[in-house]
Amino acid sequence: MTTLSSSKPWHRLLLTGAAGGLGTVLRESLKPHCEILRLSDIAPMPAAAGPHEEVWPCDLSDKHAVHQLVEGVDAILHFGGVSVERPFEEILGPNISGVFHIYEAARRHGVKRVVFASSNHTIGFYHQEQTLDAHAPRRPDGYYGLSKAYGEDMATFYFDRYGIETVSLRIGSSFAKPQNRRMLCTWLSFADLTQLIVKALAVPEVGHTVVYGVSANKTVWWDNHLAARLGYAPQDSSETFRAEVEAQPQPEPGDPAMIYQGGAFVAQGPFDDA
Ligand code: NAI
Ligand code: 15L
Repeated sequence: MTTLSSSKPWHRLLLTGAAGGLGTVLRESLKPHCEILRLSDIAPMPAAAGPHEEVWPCDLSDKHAVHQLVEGVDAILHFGGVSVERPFEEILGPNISGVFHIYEAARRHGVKRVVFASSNHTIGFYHQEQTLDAHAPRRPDGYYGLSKAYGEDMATFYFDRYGIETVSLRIGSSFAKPQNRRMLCTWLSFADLTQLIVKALAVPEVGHTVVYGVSANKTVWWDNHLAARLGYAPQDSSETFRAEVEAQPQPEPGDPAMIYQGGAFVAQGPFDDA
């Protein structure tokens, strides 16, 4: 952590995926926490750079470009990449090569802390009746979930070999509000996401810690004691939206969205038979 005369704890943070849904939210909510926010994406930013922002277009699958991107930053919030289930070939460059490029660039530029946007789809094939902590064996529900599992293993390797610390956030469903019944259990509010990131950046000696990114919902499938150890205390709950969500039509019996933790992702593909 860089010590400055300013009250902001970080000098320069890198946010990948900055043009995406969560990136657009974090661009605002992280302002109080750093002097300069470097915003990177392959897509154009929805708004031009403001004061204390640097816009840095970059394709995560381009190793040389990622090495340049990471130079001069104090910590990395790695949110970029394909964020849904897609054919393997579409995930390979952004997510699998991309996470390697991020860690290798961190090693070469001496960056010591990463917050990795992992996903509940690393454990998506567990049934919704099961309660898991972050040590449960992973059960990815597709190529996307596999890419996040690979990212978590990359984080473990770069800590064991090079001492780069990571908090991997297995985010449930982070949207303005829960969109369906499953998300009453998996929802993570934007404010709780921001709190979790700030704690993940600040807490010393995390090694590689995996936590669940979920709000204080009435029903949850995840024992999040490791996140509590980081000081994470979620303030929001999906209960606020329950009536609105339950007014939606009931899912069909056997709908994977009501059986598996990963919901509909478990039934996507195969893509090669199309
Ligand atoms: P998003 O799809 O809106 O944002 C991802 C961003 O990554 C996009 O702006 C996209 O242009 C960028 N990207 C894709 N390929 C790239 C490449 N080759 N090089 C550079 N940038 C590239 O997704 P969202 O919802 O904002 O999620 C952000 C992160 O959080 C993702 O890594 C996602 O997997 C993860 N996550 C999100 C959850 C959610 O509920 N929103 C749940 C679990 C994980
Ligand atoms: C994710 O990993 C996706 O990035 C997001 O778009 C949602 O689908 C979320 O999981 C979810 O499971 O609801």
